[in-house]
Amino acid sequence: MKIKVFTLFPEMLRPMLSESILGRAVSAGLISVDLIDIRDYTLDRHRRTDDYPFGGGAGMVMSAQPILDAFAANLPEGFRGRRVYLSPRGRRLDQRIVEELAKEDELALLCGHYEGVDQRALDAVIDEELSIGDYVLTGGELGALVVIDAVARLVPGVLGSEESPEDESFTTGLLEYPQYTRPAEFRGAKVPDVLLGGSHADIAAWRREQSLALTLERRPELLETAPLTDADRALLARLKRAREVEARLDAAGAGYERLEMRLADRWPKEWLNAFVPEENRKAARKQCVSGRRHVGFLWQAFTMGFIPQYEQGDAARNAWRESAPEKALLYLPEDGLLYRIAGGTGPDFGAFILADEGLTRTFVRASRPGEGPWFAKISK
Ligand code: 4G1
Repeated sequence: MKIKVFTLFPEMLRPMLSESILGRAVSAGLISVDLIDIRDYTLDRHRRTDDYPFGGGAGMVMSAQPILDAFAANLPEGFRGRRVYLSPRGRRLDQRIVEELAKEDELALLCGHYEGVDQRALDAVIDEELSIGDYVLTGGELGALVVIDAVARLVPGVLGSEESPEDESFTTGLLEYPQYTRPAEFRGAKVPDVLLGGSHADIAAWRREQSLALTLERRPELLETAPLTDADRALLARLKRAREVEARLDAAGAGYERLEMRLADRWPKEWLNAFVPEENRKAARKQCVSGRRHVGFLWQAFTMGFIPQYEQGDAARNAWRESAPEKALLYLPEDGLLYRIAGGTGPDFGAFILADEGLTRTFVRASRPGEGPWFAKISK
């Protein structure tokens, strides 16, 4: 990839091009960046490159002559690459555009200064204007550096095999999961357990979940175009449900804490013993607990009739309210969500099972309001 930058301030770019990954790419000849000083081409006897704007107004405008002569002297007749003016009027740069640019063999980048460039120069030599964002800059040099950096890392060989550009934020279409490095505990802050001891599959699943959750939170519009699997969609549905549930808990003034699904995965054995009568346990385990995935166990066990003897309807609701355990678990098996709720009396949810942490006091299943009965088992 050959890049030519036309600028009044070539020294602004040089340090960036001699350090780190860009520096290595340039030294290795994977990319070449020519910095062309527009001032070298001025025909003005005071070496001026700008002048007052016709029609008046503040500031100066870069003259056409030095720019056009600089392009003529440095771009061969048959130049086939893209000629870009960095400008706040341009298309906003994104990874899709970067990928497009990376396919070119050559790029010419023009940096403006002051109030910009005489339109006739742009009309004569520029294929496209690109902007790096909506803010005011003193010049286009940072824009050119952004383009060079983003394009260079897509040039084969620029990133080591360690850091392939493949599985990153904008390629997955999602925001990146959190990263950690040693030590495992730093000033009391711990690295998530799964990264220390988890299997490769568990770690990949955790990272995917983190990416999806973060994207839903901060850049939900990215989810419309990101390639998603069915499992991703299921997880997102769960996270959206979590937000609904949490909004209702907030509205009810209930204190709560969302618990790791890993915890939910661990409960079934205990719940099995707590709720399923001895004679049903074997069958319930067989039919409701598959592998290490137990989410939904209680709900399944309940609907399949392994957990008999419930009080129903208002009686159950009242029994639960009266028993109001100090700390309750709110378990939404169909959504794979588990909360610890302080105070015990939550608002009405969709289907849920509630148990206190001792697992023996309360077991409530509520339907969506108006959709069937409540069930509860109160054993003190
Ligand atoms: C009007 C921003 C002017 C700026 C409105 C992003 C900004 C080059 C970029 C400006 C520049 C807004 C960019 C402004 C840029 C010529 C010299 C234009 C500097 C110049 C929002 C000054 N991406 N800005 N004008 O910044 O070059 O690439």
